[in-house]
Amino acid sequence: MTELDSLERDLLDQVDAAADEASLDAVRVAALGKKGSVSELLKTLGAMSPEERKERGPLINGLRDRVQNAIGQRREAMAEAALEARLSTERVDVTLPVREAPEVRGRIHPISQVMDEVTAIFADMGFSVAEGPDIETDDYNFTALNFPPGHPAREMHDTFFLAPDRNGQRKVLRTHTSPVQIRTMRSQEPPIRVICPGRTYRHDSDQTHTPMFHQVEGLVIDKAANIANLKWVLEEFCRAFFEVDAVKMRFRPSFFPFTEPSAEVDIQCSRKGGEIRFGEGTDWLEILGCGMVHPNVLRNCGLDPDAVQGFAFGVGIDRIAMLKYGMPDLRPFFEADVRWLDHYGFRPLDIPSLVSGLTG
Ligand code: 2NL
Repeated sequence: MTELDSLERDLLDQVDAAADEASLDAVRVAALGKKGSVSELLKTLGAMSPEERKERGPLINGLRDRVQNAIGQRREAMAEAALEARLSTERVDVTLPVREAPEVRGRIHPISQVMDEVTAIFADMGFSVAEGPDIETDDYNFTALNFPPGHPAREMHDTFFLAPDRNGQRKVLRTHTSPVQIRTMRSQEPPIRVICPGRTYRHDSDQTHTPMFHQVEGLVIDKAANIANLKWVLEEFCRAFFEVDAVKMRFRPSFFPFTEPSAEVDIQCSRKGGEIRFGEGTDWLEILGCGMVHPNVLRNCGLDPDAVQGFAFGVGIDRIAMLKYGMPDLRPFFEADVRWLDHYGFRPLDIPSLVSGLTG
């Protein structure tokens, strides 16, 4: 066997043995690259006599062609095998049902939906939205709101207290969103028109109460904001929210430390066969509390009760969500059961607006 024959056998064996593209390419470079074994042989042709070149030329060129071909074939075989492997593992079952996109499959929680509805209604009446922290000082949650120190009204709210800090100050989980309105009055000049939606906390847990619940409060401060304005705002809100042409409302005298006078508001409804309808019937349903802002609260916020006055109201979001959408039990609101959310949740692109209708 000549030297060329043994080189060819050796190279073809290496081509056969190459397990992947990288090692095949290494064989190619070692044989046909600039300094490869076959390339070096080709270079020797130049220095040969014409007779010798005539004999050796076809032998060396033939060797190069065969090695080149073998590499090409091996590369093709590898690509084919790789494609085969992909085809056999990446099967697509075209009979499977189409999977919905996240923005179609997802659901908006009824509480989020109702918050957006309420915000859309008040925004249309010129209110802006304010937010604040869930953890508040005693001052913002109680004192500024005219709760006397040590007064039972503080216990009435079943407050969650945090451990005292370094200065002995006991912060609280806000029992209402009123502290946000205190912050607003202390930082903005009247006229003020804000709503404050958010989470609130009270130590209370049964069929109709959860320790965390949601509220939206509203506040208007101006030179002459009065009870007639308050009644109009609340009537407009109820008409828009319950989507009826007219609602009858009943203002019952009540007490809150932060308003004087204070009232609780019922709306007329009919209850037949477990279904509630608004704007008709002879039953009454309590839905919110309201009143004229107490002069002490105005003073606590640096406002002069002889120069400005205002009204405020508070609505329980969870409760009005249950009423509007016929959800009989409060507890599933917080259980994150995807089956409940599928049934009672809202489609993400049904964004409430007064133009398109609240629920899209
Ligand atoms: C209720 C009662 C109410 C307010 C909240 C308020 C806030 C400030 C000043 C005066 Cl800063 N008032 N908020 C007023 C009356 C009632 O909520 O039963 N909510 C569910």
